[in-house]
Amino acid sequence: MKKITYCLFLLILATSCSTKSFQQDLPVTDQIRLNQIGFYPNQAKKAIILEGKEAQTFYVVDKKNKIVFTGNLISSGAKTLSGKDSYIADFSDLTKTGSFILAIPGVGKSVSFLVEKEVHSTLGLAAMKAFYFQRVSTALPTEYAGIWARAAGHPDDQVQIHPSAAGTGRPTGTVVAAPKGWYDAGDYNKYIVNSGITMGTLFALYEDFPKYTTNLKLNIPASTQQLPDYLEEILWNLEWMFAMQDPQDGGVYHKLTTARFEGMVMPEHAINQRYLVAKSTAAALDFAAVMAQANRVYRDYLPDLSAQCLMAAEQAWTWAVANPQVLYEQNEMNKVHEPDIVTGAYGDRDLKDEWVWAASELYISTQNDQYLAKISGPEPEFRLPSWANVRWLGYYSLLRHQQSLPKFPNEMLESITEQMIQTADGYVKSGATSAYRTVMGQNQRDFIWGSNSVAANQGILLIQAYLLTKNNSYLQGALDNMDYLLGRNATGYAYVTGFGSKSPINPHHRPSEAEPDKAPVPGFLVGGPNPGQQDGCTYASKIPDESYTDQTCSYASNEVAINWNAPLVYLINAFEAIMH
Ligand code: G3I
Ligand code: 9MR
Repeated sequence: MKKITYCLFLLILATSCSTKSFQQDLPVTDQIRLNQIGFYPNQAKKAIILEGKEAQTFYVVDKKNKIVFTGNLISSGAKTLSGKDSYIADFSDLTKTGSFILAIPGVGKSVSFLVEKEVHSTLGLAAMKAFYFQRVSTALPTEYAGIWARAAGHPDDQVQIHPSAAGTGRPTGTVVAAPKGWYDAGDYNKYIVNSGITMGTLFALYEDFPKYTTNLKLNIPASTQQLPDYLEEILWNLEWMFAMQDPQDGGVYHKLTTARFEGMVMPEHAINQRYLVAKSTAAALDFAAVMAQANRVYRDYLPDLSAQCLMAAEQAWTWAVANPQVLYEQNEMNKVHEPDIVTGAYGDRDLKDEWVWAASELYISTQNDQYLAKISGPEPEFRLPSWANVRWLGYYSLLRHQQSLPKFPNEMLESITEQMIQTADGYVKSGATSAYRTVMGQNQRDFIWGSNSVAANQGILLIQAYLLTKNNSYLQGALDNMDYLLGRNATGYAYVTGFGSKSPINPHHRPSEAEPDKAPVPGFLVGGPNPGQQDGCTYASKIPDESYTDQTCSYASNEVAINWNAPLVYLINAFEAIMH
């Protein structure tokens, strides 16, 4: 008996020693690129390895050093943009939940990750909570903001009409109140065009997944007991948007801004004069689209507000019809008006897509034929939504509401659907052979200023295609891009502040920069790789997908922005809603 116990003891020692040493000997390597948050039990699980060789064995190991999955690396058959070979560890068949690492003898081990239901739910909430942290004109108390509590900044109750915006009722220098809203980005200004796509995307999540979205708990102050937190947060920006419309003529100011960017200080110390600058057609149309959507979304909660939204939308539309081509041209404007305005321009020169978006939302909300007449079908080439390209926001809405639009021409719905499916198929196909097995990066042109929002918006397109067809490969493509954003990429960063084992700690975000002793405000997607490198910071690489630097100077790759967080909110929460 003694002998047996002794042997057993040795055996246990031997097994635990062998697994322990197997793991202990392996260094953590960043050559294993994977979603640093984790995976859903019943969905694909992939890591990309930039070292190693074909057929090499890999292990997934649990907290107790037990091997729960064994597999072999396969070559991706593709080179990364920097010319490296890549290998795939596919452990999709692992359905066990828990915390794991991936280990490859001779290469190293990964950071730990989870396999769990609702694995991205905390991130989904944080991505939306980031909007609360961007609130203008209010203090953020500890109760809601934790260590990121701060004093109120920018009351915006004494905003001046800039000469570019002067009109009969409101001459230059007229003082107007336009409080609330969200800070656009790392800067403190408020831009209608960028609020357009941001609000449109957030409303899209609500309209696609109303039940899920209604139940999100954000821990934010309630202005009324009637609203779900999600719509409460959006209301903060909607209220500001109302004030950007000139009550005299329905026109909408392009932006509310200081003349130059403020210093790297907390909001309460950024006190330079703010102006309402130039009305523009892009602002009027984006505003009209958002207000028309808001009319539907708030109808059951706040009927009076909802009715006001529609009125505001129609007035902005009427202004745009009378002023169809008023572009925002900052340089031209600065030649004739003072002070010069040198903050973000969001100066779109092609408004065809803004007309389609505004007309679509207004048509869905009113079914009035005058709007239908302004909706045109897709252009030959698909263009992914961005602040300057909002056509597909309108199409997503039309597809979503098609059952309640009996008079909408079938042929147009068909051509919209066809282009969506073609695009989704193209994405999935190219993703399936790319070095990181992601849709993102299949084309070098994906790497622009705010490239991470390209990844997120590609994910949205794929989710829209999935909702329409229930074709699972589209959902997988969207998941691949989510993995891209969370670590399966050329830099190994999880690009969201506060999430993942290697994430940005020096975002170009004034409230984060002004308090460098604290962790950056969490839940923000940074812009991401951008070979333009327009900020002149020092980057470690010029390769498009590696042109990222986690330095505060890097506004071209490491800034945060509401129009980048909105598609993150959509992508993550859509997944959580679908997996529910
Ligand atoms: O249109 C061209 C395209 O044809 C070309 O292929 C591509 C190659 O890079 O460039 C495209 O233009 C770029 C444009 O964005 C559209 O993507 C410009 O080079 C690029 O400089 C421009 O960057 C914009 C940046 O402001 C500078 O104006 C970003 O989209 C925009 O997100 C960013 O927004 C700023 C606000 O101005 C101020 N607040 C912060 C915010 C985020 O950084
Ligand atoms: O902080 C600004 C950021 O929000 C903008 O995206 C960026 C580009 O317009 O500009 C940043 O401000 C910089 C300015 O352009 C040049 N001087 C330094 C400013 C802070 O880095």
